[in-house]
Amino acid sequence: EPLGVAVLGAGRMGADHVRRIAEVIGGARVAAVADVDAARAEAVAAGVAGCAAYPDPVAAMDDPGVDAVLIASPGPAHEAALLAALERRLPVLCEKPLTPDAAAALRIVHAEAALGRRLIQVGFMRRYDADFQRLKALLAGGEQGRTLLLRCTHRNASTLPGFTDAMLVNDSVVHEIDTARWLLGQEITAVTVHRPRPSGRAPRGLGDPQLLVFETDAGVLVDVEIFVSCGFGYQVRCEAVNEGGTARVGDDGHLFLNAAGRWGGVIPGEFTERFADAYDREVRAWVAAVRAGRAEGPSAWDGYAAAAVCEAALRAQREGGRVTVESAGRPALYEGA
Ligand code: ISE
Repeated sequence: EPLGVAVLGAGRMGADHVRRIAEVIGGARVAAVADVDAARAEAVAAGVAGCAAYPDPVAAMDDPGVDAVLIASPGPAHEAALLAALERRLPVLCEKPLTPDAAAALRIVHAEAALGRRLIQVGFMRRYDADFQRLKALLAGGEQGRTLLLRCTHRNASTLPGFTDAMLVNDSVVHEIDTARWLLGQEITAVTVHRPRPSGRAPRGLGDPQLLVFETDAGVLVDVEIFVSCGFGYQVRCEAVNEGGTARVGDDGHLFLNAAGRWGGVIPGEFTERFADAYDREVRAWVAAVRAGRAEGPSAWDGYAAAAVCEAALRAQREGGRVTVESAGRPALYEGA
């Protein structure tokens, strides 16, 4: 029996995951799709045999064909959906951010810890990207000695209207926060945010680009250029500067061209394209783990830890200066994870 998945949110990411489950990966089927925009839910469900459409996420979870939930609605809708899924003991793959604020993320952690078993995986898909996995293996192998700096670039061609300074952190830089914690195996303890003059292409009210500097508990510095209206494509780079060398991912386009007196590569337009393989691997691994009754991948604790760093970054954006990260204690359920 394939795993029956309810996909909550039929926007860009939700629709992409529906296509992925229906057409790319095996072992699962989309049993239900929910979106507050009922017409959008119906349009997406119409493309999938046997898939029901709901305007209400909880009704979708209660569809009799549903065994697990994939949350791809906007961040502010995550907490209610996660709590409803936990109440029903349904395994969840929740797109990042777990929740946009640390207090809500901690409520989720405590609700899951009270059940005594992990049901939630957070959609930090970079952990499933082949190049990032190679970088992680290299750093773990230690052949270049200790890491001193992590230099990150995160650029989007453009962003949805209404994108705010807070979303810049919660929705975009949250990836680097998780990437740094995962690659280094360290916690981020402080944040400083620097703002150059904003680009004329930045949406009104958004300070874009920004440069964030994170400090870790082992004394590594992580700098992140976030630029969500760069205009030319989607670029994610990460360079580890180590004692015995450097290692970088995200530079090489997949296609190298010589044409019209120039040489160069191709820059993907969107994250759905750049990380298509990572998303495929992530969802495939989630389905396999759920079917085997296992929990793996980034946990609700990782979602909370990232949210706590985001909260400090938002304060640094507002108030300036260096802000230390405040973190709650890690419940036993997540020890060693
Ligand atoms: C979006 O939500 C993502 O997760 C993308 O990976 C990121 O590049 C983008 O800035 C976010 O808005």
